[in-house]
Amino acid sequence: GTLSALDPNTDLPPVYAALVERFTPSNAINGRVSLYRGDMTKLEIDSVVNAANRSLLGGGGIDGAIHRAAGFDLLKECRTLGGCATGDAKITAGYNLPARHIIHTVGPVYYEVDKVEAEELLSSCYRSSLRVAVENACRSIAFCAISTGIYGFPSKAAARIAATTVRDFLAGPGGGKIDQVVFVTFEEKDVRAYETAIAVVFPPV
Ligand code: AR6
Repeated sequence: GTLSALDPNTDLPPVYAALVERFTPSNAINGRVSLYRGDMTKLEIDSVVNAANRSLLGGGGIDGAIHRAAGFDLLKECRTLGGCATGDAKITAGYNLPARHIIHTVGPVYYEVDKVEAEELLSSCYRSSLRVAVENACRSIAFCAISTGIYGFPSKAAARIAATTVRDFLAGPGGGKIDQVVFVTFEEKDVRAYETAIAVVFPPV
């Protein structure tokens, strides 16, 4: 059903409540894309995307928050995965998170590669995560702002790449298998970056 048909007064799961609140024609394409500001570890959704490192064995930032909230069994599964290349993505169960799955992707460290390569690797994170979601029958996916924290990718450029890559995936083969993409922002700088990027990449119809 459409989100606008939902009654916001009923007891909705947190993510859908947020979507009802934030959904406007200017930030959605066919109602499938939205912005949510808050803690990604609280979202009830098919999949959340973690900004991990190549070891997949945990770290700081959102990676640390996800491992703390999901519990030790997440680390046990991650140890079986053999790490992950930059730009690629791997999936685990969600354990104690309300999300059913966690998709772990590894963004570029901005100052370790040249700008063009960093942009291509960041775009690859979004494509790989969406591909893994479809392969695992996840119809909804929440992305954090990959690489924009510890890894130093500038927020505005990162938001534009995130929005463009998601738009192209949804319009391409396999895109119909995804019902809902949520961009989760946490810090003020990312909120503004996403509002701008989404207005440009998903213009009002
Ligand atoms: N919910 C949503 N977004 C969050 C949350 C949260 N609970 N916590 C942080 N963010 P970062 P990176 C946002 O630094 O730059 C780790 O050590 C944050 O505001 O977590 O890809 C890994 O192990 C920022 O916008 O990830 C790697 O070594 C975004 O999440 C390295 O950091 C990503 O910031 C990865 O660095």
